[in-house]
Amino acid sequence: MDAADSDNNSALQITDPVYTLNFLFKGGPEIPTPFPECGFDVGPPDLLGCNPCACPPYPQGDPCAG
Ligand SMILES: [Ca+2]
Ligand SMILES: [Ca+2]
Repeated sequence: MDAADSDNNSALQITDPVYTLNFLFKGGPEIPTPFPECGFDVGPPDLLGCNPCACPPYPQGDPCAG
């Protein structure tokens, strides 16, 4: 869910695909970090979840091991 939140406003809305398309095809503002890499949201905490197993390598250890 967090990965789809392109404008990082903690909500999934029609503005997210519009933001992505604006970036990709119209030179709009860049998608917030960790884009373009795989990783975790470094911004303020939000209510959208992210699968911690979806993005190796894991600098703090594999959250999906064991
Ligand atoms: Ca959003
Ligand atoms: Ca976010």
